[in-house]
Amino acid sequence: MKFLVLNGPNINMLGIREPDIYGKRTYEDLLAYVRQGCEKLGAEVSFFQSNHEGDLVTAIQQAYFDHVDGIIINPAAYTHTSVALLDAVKAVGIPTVEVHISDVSQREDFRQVSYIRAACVKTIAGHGFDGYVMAAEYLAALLGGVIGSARS
Ligand code: CA2
Repeated sequence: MKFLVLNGPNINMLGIREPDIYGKRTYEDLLAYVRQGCEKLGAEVSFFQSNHEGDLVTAIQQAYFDHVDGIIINPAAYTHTSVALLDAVKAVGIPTVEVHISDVSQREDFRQVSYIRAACVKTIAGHGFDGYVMAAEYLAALLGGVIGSARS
């Protein structure tokens, strides 16, 4: 199983500001935590973060040519604005889980819209870094791999 974890704008700033919403751990901590979870599932994982919408679209398209089995994406602010990301996920047809660190359902009105959600097999929000590993567990089960908890 090959997973791609995509993160959108400002996720590289984790741990630097707004710890009350996003926690104190850094983007590097996130990568280490998700890498460990994917290892437990026996899945290969790669990561990409960008502050640019088009680069995220390109990464989704590249996942198709790289034979990625599942995508885990936190589109960050592009969740609420991007039809291009929605179309990209539809175009590649790879099972994709939408993840949010915070519980977007309890936040501002403008965060209640998610364009990408319509193309995703699941949305996980409000579980912090665990949400990414929960997404990997979900994809592993969906794809017929290991079923179980890979969180620590
Ligand atoms: O809860 C999430 O994971 C979000 O996708 C995070 C986005 C936000 O626009 C979404 O509505 C929900 C924002 C990521 C910004 O990350 C920061 C990290 C450190 C300091 C400030 C922002």
